[in-house]
Amino acid sequence: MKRLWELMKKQWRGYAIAISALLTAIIIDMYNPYFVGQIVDRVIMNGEMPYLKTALLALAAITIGRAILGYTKEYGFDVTSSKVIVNLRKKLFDQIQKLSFSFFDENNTGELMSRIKEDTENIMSAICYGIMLFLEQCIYFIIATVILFLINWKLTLICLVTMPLIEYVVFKLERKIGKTYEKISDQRAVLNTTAQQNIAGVRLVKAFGREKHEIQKFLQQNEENYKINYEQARTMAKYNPPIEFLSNVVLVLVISFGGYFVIGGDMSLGTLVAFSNYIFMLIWPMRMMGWLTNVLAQCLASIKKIEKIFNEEPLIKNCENPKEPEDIRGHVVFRNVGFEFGGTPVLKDINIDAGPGSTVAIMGITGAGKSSLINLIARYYDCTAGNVYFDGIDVRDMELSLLRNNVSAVMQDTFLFSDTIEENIRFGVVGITEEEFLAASRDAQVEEFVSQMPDGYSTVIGERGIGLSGGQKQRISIARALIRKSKVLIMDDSTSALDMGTEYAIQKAMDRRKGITRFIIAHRVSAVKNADEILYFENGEIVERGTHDELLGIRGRYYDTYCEQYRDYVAALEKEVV
Ligand code: DUT
Ligand code: MG
Repeated sequence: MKRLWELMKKQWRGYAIAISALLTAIIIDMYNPYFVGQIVDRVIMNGEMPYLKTALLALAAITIGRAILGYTKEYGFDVTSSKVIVNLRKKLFDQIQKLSFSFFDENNTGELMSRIKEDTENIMSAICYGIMLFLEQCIYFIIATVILFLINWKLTLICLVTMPLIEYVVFKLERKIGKTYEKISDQRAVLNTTAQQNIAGVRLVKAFGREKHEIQKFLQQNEENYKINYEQARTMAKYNPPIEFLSNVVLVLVISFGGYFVIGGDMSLGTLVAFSNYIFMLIWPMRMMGWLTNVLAQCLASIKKIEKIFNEEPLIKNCENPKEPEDIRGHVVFRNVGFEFGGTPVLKDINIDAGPGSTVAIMGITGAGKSSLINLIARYYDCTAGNVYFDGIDVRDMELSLLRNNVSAVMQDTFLFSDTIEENIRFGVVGITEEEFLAASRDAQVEEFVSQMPDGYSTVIGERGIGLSGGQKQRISIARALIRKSKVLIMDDSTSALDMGTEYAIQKAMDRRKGITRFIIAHRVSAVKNADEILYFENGEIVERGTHDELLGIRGRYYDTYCEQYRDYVAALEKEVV
């Protein structure tokens, strides 16, 4: 709330202009019934024809003035509030970017999207139309009441009696509508998620022949949506007639009692006409209040949801006095490292010493904790026991951006943006020369397939562009990591979709890049056998470690994996020995 207020205060000039226009428009508007009343009294009743011209000119001036001021008011509120919302959205987005990996484990994409989109839109309606109409209707109400009392306090009191009744029905209606509105909003979110997931997973749906099932699911939710909308329409239909009726009762009261006063000579006919006009300035605010409270309630609910994100502290951030190593060499050490995921131990007592320029390979069955291990190096997560050191400094004491800039990771799930291949590889890194870019692309074997595309590196990929094979995507992510020239390179199962030849070519290219400490997670012996140390993981523990030859020598799990992958070759060898 305070945050929103600060943002609104920054735009005070815009709001000042809009509110001045609003006030002036109301003041001018108040003269409208006055001139209508004068026309009735002086022109129609008294036959003062010359006055007609003056009155009509005045009415025309009021109309034009109102149109211009109305435009200024709407435009002012709209533009100013849009600026506030743009800034709010920017802050929200910045905050979301700051949050740690673990936050995204707990919050799903759909929800975060609706925070950024729907909730900010709700706040927009409140600070734009909400404030504008609220101010306008309050001022109309106050001024009109004063004028009405001045004209004829008895008639005003008679009319005011009906107001609480109108207000009662209006609030009852809005409470019902508010509830159905919430249901509609929730239902819309469900419908959107279903449609979005179905479209995102359309290939899977088709491959499994589940179209009918998906259509059925969607139809069911669509039907729900229809029912709630129908419910809302019914509520409206039920409550609107009584509101209309009560509004008309006021008019009947004005005409009958007012007529009585006019006949008795206590009031002129023109004044009665003006009176009935002012009365409408009173009824409208009453009818609007219900809607306005709903807009306000929705806005408050949205602010609460957004506040929750703002109050979220990034779990991983710089310590008080972050350190920077004098010379970055890429020496990574794990000392008695343990890691838990939501209370479940994932890694236990891990000790690794990866010297600058060395290669550590990690193997093990799925779920053994391989990705969890490499997540600790650049603090995607913090370890829960022991220490991870980067060039002798505990990673938790090191300047975070420096640490992350010096660790490049090719993640297990490749993610490419809907952009050109070049942008996907450069990924906003500045100061990269064309040669360096081409070298990274060549080393990652990207050049090989890009050179056959008519648009080359400018080819747009992803949703709006062409599709790529799994291996091609992996190669682009490898190039993206290589271009950053970091001292530590992590490759999490990132050559799994490549054929042996391409994998070998990438390995050779990597070997030529000296002085880079490499962590390679792989399932294929071919990808790990040249490493300085191979670690075999099981249940979060290192159960075997050593070079390729050493591990083959102990004939353990690594040996079994090797035999499985090279079954025919081993069999042939054994035959030869016999
Ligand atoms: N885990 C979670 N939440 C996560 C990631 C992992 O609870 O977000 C758990 C699941 C698993 C363990 O941590 O039991 C280790 O997971 P990790 O991803 O480290 O396993 P892996 O060795 O990388 O498996 P894979 O070869 O399938 O990538
Ligand atoms: Mg993994």
